[in-house]
Amino acid sequence: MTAGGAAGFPGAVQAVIQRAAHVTRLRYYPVVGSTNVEALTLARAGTPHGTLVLADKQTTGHGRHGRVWYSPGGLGLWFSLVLRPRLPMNRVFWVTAAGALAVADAAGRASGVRAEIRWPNDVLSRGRKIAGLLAEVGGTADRVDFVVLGVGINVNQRLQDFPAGIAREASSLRLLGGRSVDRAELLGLFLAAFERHYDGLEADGGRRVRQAWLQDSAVPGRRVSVRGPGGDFTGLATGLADDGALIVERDGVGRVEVHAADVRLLRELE
Ligand code: BT5
Repeated sequence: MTAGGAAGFPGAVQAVIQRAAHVTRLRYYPVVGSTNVEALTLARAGTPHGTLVLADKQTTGHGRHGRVWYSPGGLGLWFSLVLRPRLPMNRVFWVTAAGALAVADAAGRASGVRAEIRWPNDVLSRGRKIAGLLAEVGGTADRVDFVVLGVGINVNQRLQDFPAGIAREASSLRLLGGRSVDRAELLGLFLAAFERHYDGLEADGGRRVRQAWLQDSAVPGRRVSVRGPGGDFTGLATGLADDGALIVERDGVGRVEVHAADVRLLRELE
């Protein structure tokens, strides 16, 4: 059994997190409903910064707005990290952005796959979603109490491992890179990259992460369609505001800031 196999996975994870400065404790589940739900309960009960909740399989993994996140056993990385950044609420976007940058970085190192970030929380490669992030936050406008940063990365799925509903829009590192990837090693690469982006966040309020994001993201300079609470429209994405809102030159209207929405790159699947 390799380190990434079912039997060796928790052991290999233990070894990896010894080297991760931001991980202070580990909760591992062979099967759990959702690591974000577990991590939220722990965060509200005062668990320290750096608590990592990791599962081999999730039965009720979720994305934004209660959408389903498919998390089959043994094939992906499904985890949530409890963080306690000293930041005001309007800078919390940059924690998720640091996570997305770290996923893209780790995916490249582990499998040679070139990944891009799609606002606000997706990681894509060749137009297909390989990972999603979901931050759930507690605190007040002045001060974040905790961020539960949930990360789901499709690692070793083959085509037939995806449900029909998402088979055309999703992919895995194995499918794109042509070889299977050791999940514990990938976690180690993520944690190291995350540390590089996260450190300094409190001091500069996200300035450096924002720069890196603009460099790695698939969005700025592209035509997008936006679907959100304010309705659906198209326009040209031009950048990110200080709080992480997406700046779009909306067709026929002009500059708007988009706070919560789904964004598609037009012609992304060509
Ligand atoms: C996300 O939501 O992309 C955030 C996903 C976060 C998952 C992690 S796993 C660990 C932690 N525990 C949890 O319960 N959640 C976090 P959103 O942008 O709303 O995208 C959801 C959409 O992505 C779904 O409606 C599907 O279309 C698609 N989808 C579902 N499962 C997928 C998968 N495994 N790979 C690619 N796309 C998927």
